[in-house]
Order: sequence, then structure tokens, then C-alpha cells
Amino acid sequence: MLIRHPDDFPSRQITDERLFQDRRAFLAAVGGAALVAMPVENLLAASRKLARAAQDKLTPYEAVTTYNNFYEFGTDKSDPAANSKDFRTRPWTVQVEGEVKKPATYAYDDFVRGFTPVERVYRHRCVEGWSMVVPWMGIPLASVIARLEPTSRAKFIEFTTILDPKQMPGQRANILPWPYVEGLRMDEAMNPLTLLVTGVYGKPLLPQNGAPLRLVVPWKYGFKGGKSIVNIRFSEAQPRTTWNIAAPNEYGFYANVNPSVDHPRWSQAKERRVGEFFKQPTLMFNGYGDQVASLYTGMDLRKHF
Ligand SMILES: Nc1nc2c(c(=O)[nH]1)N[C@H]1C(S)=C(S)[C@@H](COP(=O)(O)O)O[C@H]1N2
Ligand SMILES: [Mo]
Repeated sequence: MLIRHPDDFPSRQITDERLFQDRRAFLAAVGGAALVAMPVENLLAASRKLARAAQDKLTPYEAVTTYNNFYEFGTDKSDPAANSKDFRTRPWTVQVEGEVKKPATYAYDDFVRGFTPVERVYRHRCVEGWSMVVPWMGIPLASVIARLEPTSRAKFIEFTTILDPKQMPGQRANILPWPYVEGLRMDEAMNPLTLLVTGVYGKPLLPQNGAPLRLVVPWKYGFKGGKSIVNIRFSEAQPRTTWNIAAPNEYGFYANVNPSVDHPRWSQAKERRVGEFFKQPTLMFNGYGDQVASLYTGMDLRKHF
């Protein structure tokens, strides 16, 4: 099968008008000021105008399912789709532990029983600089948490990906410390935008996208969205997370999308939509500031990147 890379996708969706509007909205919004010098409030205002101007065309299903990071299946963007074809997502269990009143190892069907998945079209911004617009299907994490009843000591929640080197060739190499772990502060986890995703484009999730169950936190960089989750742990202390362990100066615990805080090796001010040719400005909190900025009031987002 031919795995398509982003530069192979037709760029015909781009219109000159689109570029013109984006640029005009951006200049009007930032008034030519350097992004780096802007306080968060100004960035939010600029992002709001841009979000209105942006057309946010859906990224084709083909791209959403063939251009991924899932290092358990290899480090090339085409590896997850190519190497996960026989990955077994049934039977599947989700173990719930830590500061929670209903700890148990749940069979997948019991874990999701009674929840109705919702469809949400989210911008999806990878820390490497590419982005997509994806119609995810998922269960708001807040409903799952409410059913599991964390104790009053639970301040954080940790998500662990399956450890199965037999099925996952990447886990037979020292690419990252396995298994992959991600985490959120409890208020971030409870935010209505945060989803436990079970499908995409109205279809069940494919393994490369993290079947059967993965996290999606649309105002954070893509790496916060741990895939193929088998363990959920509630804790009092901030969990150690995979990319933060691997390269703490490059990947923080928060990983909020922020055009004014550069990655040490590249700028985060712009992004390229997979399938498009020209870059576009990255929005503060990926454009979701109205819904999440209050979670970070008083925090220095340069320090807590
Ligand atoms: N277990 C696991 N989850 C992971 C990753 C990974 O390597 N392993 N990569 C992350 C990164 S860096 C990104 S950008 C997204 C990409 O996949 P998606 O397009 O399906 O969200 O998955 C995230 N979740
Ligand atoms: Mo990523």
C-alpha cells in the first residue's frame, strides 16, 4: 500500500482567498507586534479573531489514519498504519486504580457501557508543527471520572498505554521508556473538551489512532493524547509522563499549545495542516482559550510549558 506523506496530498483545497483572510485577520489581530512580546490576553484575543476567520476544513480520513505518531509501531509517520494491522483490541481491559472509590479491572464493554459517544470536530496540533482537523467520537472524560468516583485526594490522573512488545515492534527498541504514560491535572481532565475517544469519522477507531480507547485534549499538543489505554490511575502527586522523562527541557507536563513559547529547537508560532502547503498561525490554546484559559490563571506559561 502506498503511504502518502503530507506533501503528496493535493493542495487544491487552499484558495488565495483563504490565505488572504488568514493573513488579514492575523495582522489585524496582532497589529504587527512580535508574538513573543505579547501577553496571554492579547494572544487570546488574536486567536479568537483567527479562529473565526479559519475555515477549519476537515482533514481527509485517509490522512487522519495514515499520518500518525505511535512510536510503539515505529517512528515514521507511516509506520503506525503499516505495522498495526494485526493489533488485537479485543479482549481489552482497563484497570482503574489509586485515589478512587471504584478501583477495578473493567472489561472494555463494561467500562464504556451506558455512555453515548459524542462527535466533536477538534483542531489537533502536534508539537512537531503539523496539524489536522478531526471529527473524533468519544465519551467526555468528566462522565467517566464521575462514575469512577475519585477520592478528595485525587489531584491528577494518569493514563498508561498497553505494554506488549510482541505486538508492538517499537517496544522492542529503546525509543522511549515503555509503556507510554500521559497525565492531566484533575481540573483539566474534568473540562468538557477532554474526551476518551473511541472512534473517528463515525467509525470505530483504527489501531494507528489508538484503538480501542485513547485520550484527546484539544488545547494541548498531540503527545498528551495517550493511545490504546489499559490503565487509569488517580493520584495526589503529578505523574511522571513519557516525553517529559525523555526530554524535560523540550516537553513539559502541561504542553498547552502556545505560539509564543518556542520548542528549544523550533518555533511554535506557525503550523502546517496536513495536506496543505502553506503554514498558518498557531492559536493560543489551539483556539480553545475561551474554554480553558481560566485553568491557568496566575501560572507562568513559560515556566509551566
Ligand atoms: N501510546 C502512544 N500514544 C501517543 C503517541 C505515541 O507515540 N504512543 N504519540 C503521540 C503524538 S506525539 C501525537 S501527535 C498523536 C498522533 O496521533 P493521532 O493523530 O492519532 O492523534 O498521538 C500521541 N499519542
Ligand atoms: Mo506529536
